[in-house]
Amino acid sequence: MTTAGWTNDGETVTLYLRGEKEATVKIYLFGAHVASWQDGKDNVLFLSSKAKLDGTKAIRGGIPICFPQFGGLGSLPNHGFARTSVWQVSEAKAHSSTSEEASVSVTFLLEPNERIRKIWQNEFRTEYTVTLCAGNLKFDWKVYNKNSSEPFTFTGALHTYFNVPDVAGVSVRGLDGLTYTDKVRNNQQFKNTGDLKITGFTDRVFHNAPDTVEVLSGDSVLVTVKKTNMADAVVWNPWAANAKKMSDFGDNEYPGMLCVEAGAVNTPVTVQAGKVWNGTMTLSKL
Ligand code: TA6
Repeated sequence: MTTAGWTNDGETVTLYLRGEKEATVKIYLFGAHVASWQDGKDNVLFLSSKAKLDGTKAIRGGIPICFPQFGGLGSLPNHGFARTSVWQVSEAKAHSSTSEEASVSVTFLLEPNERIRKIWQNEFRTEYTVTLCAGNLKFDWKVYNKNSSEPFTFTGALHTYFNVPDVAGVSVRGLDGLTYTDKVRNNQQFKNTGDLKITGFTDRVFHNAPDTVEVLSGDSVLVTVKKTNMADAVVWNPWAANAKKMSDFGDNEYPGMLCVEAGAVNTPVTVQAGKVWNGTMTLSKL
């Protein structure tokens, strides 16, 4: 038997499984930001020891929500405003049961506020549901266009930071044969062959990536990333020189992390007025 539950202290929501299966997820209302996922003994997500957790800047690690702009692909702040906005909790439910069935989920909501309206003049509502079950963390993300008639287009990603034993021994499987934009080489495009190995500063947007990619350490799969309705995958490690330039990232933390991100980056999303876009991501440790 596994007991599922949640708590909300007004700043963070904690989802938990207790009993035969043990798991905990900590989510800040600031950014609806999943900051940690402990699955049994595995601490799956990287969170910098220098991350700012006081709402003064995006949290360095976990899963920042990049919306409605990925990176510098527009005039908004880098990665948009969603990750630096306070979201509301709109729903939470827990289902205690046998270990395989037990689950707990919380839905976060963001709508325009005064700050957002100053920089992005679309009417929207975005809902982000995080569901914890044994060995899996699932994300269901909806973006509603509430404009009376105007469509809007966005880029975005679930910018997931994974803990890895040593990035030099890590590879990403599932990107074979893909074209990618290499932000390290002036956004030139190249073709990837085989598993992607991380041997230095890496910042690549893989176009039309398969919906399943695996992160391996040596021959063992650390985590599987499954996505729907987000065309692209981003892989990032800042490596040594860039690590030193980030005040919220330890100089020696880069060997222990890798970002593998499900996103709509090279392929933006257009939502017609009155319609909704729905993307999902599932992280699996099984
Ligand atoms: O996803 C990779 C990336 O776009 C990199 O170019 C780097 O900027 C990273 O995101 C982190 O961005 P941040 O604004 O969180 O420092």
